[in-house]
Amino acid sequence: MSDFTLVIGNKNYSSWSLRAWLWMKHIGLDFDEVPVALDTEAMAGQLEPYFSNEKVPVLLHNDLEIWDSLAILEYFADLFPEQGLPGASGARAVARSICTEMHSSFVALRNELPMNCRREPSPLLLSDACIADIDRIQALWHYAGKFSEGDDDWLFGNFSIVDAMYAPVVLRFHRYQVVLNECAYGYVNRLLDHPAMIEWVAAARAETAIILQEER
Ligand SMILES: N[C@@H](CCC(=O)N[C@@H](CS)C(=O)NCC(=O)O)C(=O)O
Repeated sequence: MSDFTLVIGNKNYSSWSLRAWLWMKHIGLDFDEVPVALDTEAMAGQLEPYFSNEKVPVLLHNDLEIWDSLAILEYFADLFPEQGLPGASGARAVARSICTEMHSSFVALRNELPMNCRREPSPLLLSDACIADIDRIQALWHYAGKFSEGDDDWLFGNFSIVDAMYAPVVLRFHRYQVVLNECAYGYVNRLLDHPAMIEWVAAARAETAIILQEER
């Protein structure tokens, strides 16, 4: 049994769970997973032992419980400071801005294009608000490149918690065939090819539970 346990929702749909899980896989952490069946009668009972107000993900580390995807990612950036956020303080601050904007914004995108790893790729008609979200995300990704450290494959050069925060957006862009600029398109393909993303999507596609309101 590992010191770390991550409580997560259905891999097909749970975008917030993916963020924490992807990062833990990326850093090679050994952890146990506790799956929770979202949108079922069992869910409340499964989440009852935790203080997270019936939400996933939840991280358990020894006696500590940490909930909310961004708090979990920040915890790992504290525990393992050599990875997680860029090294330069300015770049770290901008990385945090881009993470928190993901956490607090893009409501139209999240509502109109729910994460659904099993969805066969095809486009949907998008609202103006959703198109504005997509434009803003591409602008953020471009802006991050100004602070790049290390290799240039990821938003801030080296793979960071910012990439984990945007991983569900990448899946949405792919599954709904969103038209992107060339840089964003390249980034989407690189993140889809990340071994942990491949593992998550394969597990998601093996699930059978369907949450109708997440299907478009
Ligand atoms: N702000 C939270 C959001 C967590 C969240 O809403 N998780 C969804 C699954 S992706 C959930 O637990 N839904 C269950 C519910 O709301 O009943 C985070 O960043 O972790």
